[in-house]
This record gives sequence, structure tokens and C-alpha cells, in this order.
Amino acid sequence: KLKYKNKYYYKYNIKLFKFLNIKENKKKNIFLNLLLKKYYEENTILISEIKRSSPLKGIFNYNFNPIKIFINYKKNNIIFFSILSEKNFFLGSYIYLFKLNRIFNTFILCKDFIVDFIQIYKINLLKSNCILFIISIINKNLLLELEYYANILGLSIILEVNNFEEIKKIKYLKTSLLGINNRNLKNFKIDFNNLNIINNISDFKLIISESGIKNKIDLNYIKKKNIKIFLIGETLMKTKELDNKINNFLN
Ligand code: IGP
Repeated sequence: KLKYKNKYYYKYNIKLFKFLNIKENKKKNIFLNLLLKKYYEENTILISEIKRSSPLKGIFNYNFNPIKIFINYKKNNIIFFSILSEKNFFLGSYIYLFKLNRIFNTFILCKDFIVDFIQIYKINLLKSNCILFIISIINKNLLLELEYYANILGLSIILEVNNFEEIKKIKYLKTSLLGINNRNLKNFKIDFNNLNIINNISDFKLIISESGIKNKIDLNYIKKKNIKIFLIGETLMKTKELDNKINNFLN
């Protein structure tokens, strides 16, 4: 079933795997497994993002301290974290992962613009448990290949789509976590009705609604579309009263 455009590249990576002494991880998919468990227990699940900056809004906080933010989220019983590590557009860094995972054992999605196996390898070394594939920037063959490597390493994957064309592109992947980005990455417009593309999916997917969620009204609007998992960055990063905000989202 797997057809690779460039067999040499694939073989080369398999060799690299051997060279790097990568073995199949038995403790697979802990991020997805906990998310699934919580999905049946809770009404609302937040994946809280640690985000220093965005291309559109610039730097959110000049005293950005990922550890402090992390502790604050933890105090508010947040279990799932997203850490923006992409450096060119979001001014992130892999160092955040390194720092956080040394201190706490947690469930972390590392958000980078993944286009190469080496990034997955690094993220795994830094002990994140979940990665994001932005479907619009990865071609079909490479997607199959990257999914394969991530599975061997036991990482969970979120496939991020924004429109119907991208849904067609993930047909051959077995990943069951699907992130619908409410933000169009070309014009940065937010549209919660993007979520309607899930009506075109036939097999089981756990859906995450991502981006642009500001308040309870937004949350309730999205919940009406049968969604329970929300990825929120900017709104949490900007709020001074994090406790109130998170409680408000959760209750
Ligand atoms: C969070 P927001 O609007 O709440 O800060 O969005 C998250 O969805 C967003 O950071 C994001 C993202 C991405 C960033 C979603 N997909 C891909 C970089 C790359």
C-alpha cells in the first residue's frame, strides 16, 4: 500500500534509523490514549498552548517564561499542553521542551513545522509525546513516511487540516487525531464553520478545534458541532486572570 516516490530517500532513512539505534517504542501513544480516556469522562478538554508570539499579533509577553506559564496551567489542572517551538514565525525554541520535560512528566504536543524525520527524532529525544503535521505543507508520500517513523517512536500525531482538499490528502493515513484549524493560514481569517468539513469524514477521528477561541460564546458555538477538545493559545497567554478564564471555559 505504501508507495514512496523516492525509494532511495526511504532506504536512506531506514539506514539512519539503524545507525541511530532507534528501537520500536513499547509505551506507544500516551498522549492519544489519555486524550481518549478523558474524552469519555469529560465535557470539555483544553489543550493549553505556550506561545510567545504570533506572525500576526507579534510578541504577547515580553517577560515570556515558559516554565512559569506551564506551572500556572498546571495549577489550573491542565493536563494537555501545546508548546510552540517553531522559531522563524513564532519565535519558539526546542529549549522550552528540554526545560519542561526535565522537571515534569507531562503530555506535550510539540508544534513545529515538521517536514523531515530528523525533527521528529529530536522532538522524541526531548520527550514530547505528540507532534503536529500541517497537511498543507507536507506532500502525500512524505506524510506516509513521517507517520511511519512517528509510529515507531510511539509519538501521537495530530493531522491539521483547514479545508476539504486537505481532508482528501489524509485518506491513506491511519492517524486518528484530527485538528481542524479555524484559522486559514494564508489570510489568517478565523472561521468556526470550517468545522463543517468533518461531515466529509467517514472513518473514526477524534476532533480538536484549533485557534481563535476567545470566550465562552465561541466555545459553546463550537460545542454545538459535537466537539469537546479545544486548542487555545493567544486568549490564555493574554489573560491576567488565568484561573477565571480556565474555569469559565471548563464549567
Ligand atoms: C492556537 P490561538 O489562536 O488560540 O492562539 O491558536 C493554535 O491553534 C495555533 O497556535 C496553531 C498553530 C498551528 C501555530 C494551530 N496550528 C500550526 C503554528 C502552526
